[in-house]
Amino acid sequence: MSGEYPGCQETDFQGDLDANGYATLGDAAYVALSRLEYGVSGENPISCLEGDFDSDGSFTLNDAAFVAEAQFDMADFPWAEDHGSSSRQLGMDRRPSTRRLSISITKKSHQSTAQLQVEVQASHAAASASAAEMDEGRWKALSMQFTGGRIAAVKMHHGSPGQITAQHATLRHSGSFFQAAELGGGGLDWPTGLAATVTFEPGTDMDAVEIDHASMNTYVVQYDDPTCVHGRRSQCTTAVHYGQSEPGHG
Ligand SMILES: [Ca+2]
Ligand SMILES: [Ca+2]
Repeated sequence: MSGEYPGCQETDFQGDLDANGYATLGDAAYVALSRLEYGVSGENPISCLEGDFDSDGSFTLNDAAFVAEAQFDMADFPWAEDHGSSSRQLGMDRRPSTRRLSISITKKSHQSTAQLQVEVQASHAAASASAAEMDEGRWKALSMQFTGGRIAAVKMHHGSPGQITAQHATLRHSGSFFQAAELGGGGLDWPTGLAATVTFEPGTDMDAVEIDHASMNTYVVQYDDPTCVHGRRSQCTTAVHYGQSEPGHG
């Protein structure tokens, strides 16, 4: 089977991605930290499918969330179909979303505050979108790289405390990024609006801190179909949008 799934070992097929002998939520944490490391070094530490377990075409933090969901039969690894156990949604009744999510930042006006707020907005491809449709956008994983500064702390504004895992790292030359998603296996997603408050180290020149839109660490992951209800019998596919931003914000 490993020929069909490049880079994967027998332990990977058991869901034991860190090869410690057990498939647990620790494997999702391993994938999340691997994505953080990848974002810093540009070198992908995961060989199995290059970390793209949710099959959306790239390695994001949602792949860690997906690995957690697989622990609770809320997601199936790509190879699960080989065992005839897949209940993955076939997509025949899928209603593709016409709205995309974008992210923007707002800096606190007071200059001594090295803080900014991260907001997620829904933008609609169809001009006829109603306000209700604009509001229905929800995000599942979020990552943002900044052009400068060192992140000191990230506070998430959804879920109970700690329910969303937020991790941050500083790049070797300049800039830093954070990534956030629910990694407990619930497959949860979150509404648009204020998502996070990011605090930078004291003395940071906030004028030099902007979103790095071109970075591999700037993206939003959402469920493809806003009407899909994620569960054991109906596993909703996700899509990743890179470098999304609203012109004129920030
Ligand atoms: Ca393991
Ligand atoms: Ca992926």
